[in-house]
Amino acid sequence: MWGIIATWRMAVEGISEASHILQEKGDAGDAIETAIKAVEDFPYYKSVGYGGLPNEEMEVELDAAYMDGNTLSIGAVAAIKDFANPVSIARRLSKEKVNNILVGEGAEKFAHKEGFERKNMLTDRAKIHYRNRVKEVREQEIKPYAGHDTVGMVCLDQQGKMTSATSTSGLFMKKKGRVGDSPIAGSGFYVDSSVGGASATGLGEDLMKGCISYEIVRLMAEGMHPQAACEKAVNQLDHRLKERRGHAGDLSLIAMNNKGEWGVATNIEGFSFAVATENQEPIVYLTKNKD
Ligand code: SD4
Repeated sequence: MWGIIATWRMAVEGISEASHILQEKGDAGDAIETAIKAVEDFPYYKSVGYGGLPNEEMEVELDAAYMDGNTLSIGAVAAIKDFANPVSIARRLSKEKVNNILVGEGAEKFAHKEGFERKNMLTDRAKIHYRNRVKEVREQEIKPYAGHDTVGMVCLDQQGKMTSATSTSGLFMKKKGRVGDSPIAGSGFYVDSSVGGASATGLGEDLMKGCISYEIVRLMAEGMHPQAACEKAVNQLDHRLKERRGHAGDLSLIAMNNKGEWGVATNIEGFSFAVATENQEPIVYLTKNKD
């Protein structure tokens, strides 16, 4: 069995590329990196990689992570600027014994030394979005952070290896140096090949409060189907946050277990996600509401 699941419609071309690798008995690490890179490289996906949404200071600072579910190795970069494929740098870092998570200048220095491709990630289109948002924030007093999507994936190969990875420009107009959930293990992603994996998109500050990707993997380890595990974890965190603070941010999760069964849950309307498995051509689904 093989399979791959990803947050948002934008991932479907990437998972389609990955599915060819998986069909040919390729490695879950190569497949997921290929899929995430496809999203990072496409200029019109406005919150991942090239063309990503700028921070408050009109800079594109990116977060990304990679996890190997066999060895439980993790690599991540946060607030990195001017490199084309943060997910590949994260994967490279996962091979180190220590120094697995690097931020800002330290991450850029490492990437440069390792020969990763440099690229100015701020596009003219992103500058226009930024200027429009500054105007809206000033004139309509709207929140600056709306409109952002992270790509997060879980992948299973025919050898039974599972991986998870994320990539994002994080919240639009975030503060310089802000780190979201996407490079944080257990929150933005988690995978264990003996169980399954999960990945998140939404408001990082709230997703982290439930270590929600780990929670889903933990529930699957207790025998829950990925769908039941996602629903339970999302509903519980949504409920807990509303009870304690009166509100909960967007929480959307995808998961797959080591049999290729998958699940999704969200507390927003219209969350899209993409799936491909041995029995399923790449397809995009759209949730109607949180149920
Ligand atoms: C973050 N979770 O940086 C990311 C943003 C995101 O849909 O997923 N938006 O908080």
